[in-house]
Amino acid sequence: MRIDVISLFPEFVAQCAGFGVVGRAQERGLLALHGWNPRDYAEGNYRRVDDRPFGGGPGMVMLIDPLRACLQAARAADPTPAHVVYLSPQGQPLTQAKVRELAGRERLVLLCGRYEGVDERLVQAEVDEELSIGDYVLSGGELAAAVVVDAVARLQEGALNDAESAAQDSFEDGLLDCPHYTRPVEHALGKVPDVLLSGNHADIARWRRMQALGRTFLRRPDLLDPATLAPADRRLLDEFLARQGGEPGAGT
Ligand code: 9WO
Repeated sequence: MRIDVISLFPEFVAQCAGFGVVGRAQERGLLALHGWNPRDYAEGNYRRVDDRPFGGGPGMVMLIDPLRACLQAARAADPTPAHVVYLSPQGQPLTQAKVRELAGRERLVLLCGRYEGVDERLVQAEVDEELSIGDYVLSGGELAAAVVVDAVARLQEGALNDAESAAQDSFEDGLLDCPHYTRPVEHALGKVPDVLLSGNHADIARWRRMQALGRTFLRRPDLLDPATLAPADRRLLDEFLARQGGEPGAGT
């Protein structure tokens, strides 16, 4: 997969993607990351990339032409058609389902704005999809682009080792992860749950499933509708809630 990042600070995104799983994906040739700076496509001695907003108000807006020339150069660097994504708080929310969809594409262009954003005409003419990584404002789209690169890179076939892939599976079912423990068994901060020391793999799997269901229900009720759970999961959730003294889900 090829990802082109268009940004006034393209090295910033490349730095974020240089180590760990994403760095390894690049070393393995699963991901090629290329940075493009609109400043390099700006005209004149000052190489302006922004100007004041029509209608007044604070801040600056990114000019159409440097961005368009930059995007054109990026597109022309490879014959593969690109899916162009603009990262902004006005975008549709990025979800794991969306990440999977993006990861299946051969080529992405990630457009990062700065200042108050880019001229809307550029967005309408060149952008296929506007995405948000959450309801907060950053100083620019670069950190959001780094998030997309990371999430998409780790889904490339061969990017994760076996242990990482197995861990991934447990999150792919739309539930939050269960708690994790390592040595020592006894610590001033508490003891590791007995079931994890039992060696009974069925009991351990059952406990982890129950924890995942319970935590998702308590922390992210928007991710879990108890009414649609399989009967076995429903019993696990009810057991979790009974044990920790909470209310069972509606409909019991
Ligand atoms: C800046 C600003 C200043 C005063 C009043 C309103 C304002 N809105 C913005 C703004 O949204 N700036 C953005 C900065 C323009 C596009 C790039 N920037 C950005 C992207 N900030 N946060 C993101 C982002 C991207 C994806 N997901 C979450 C946040």
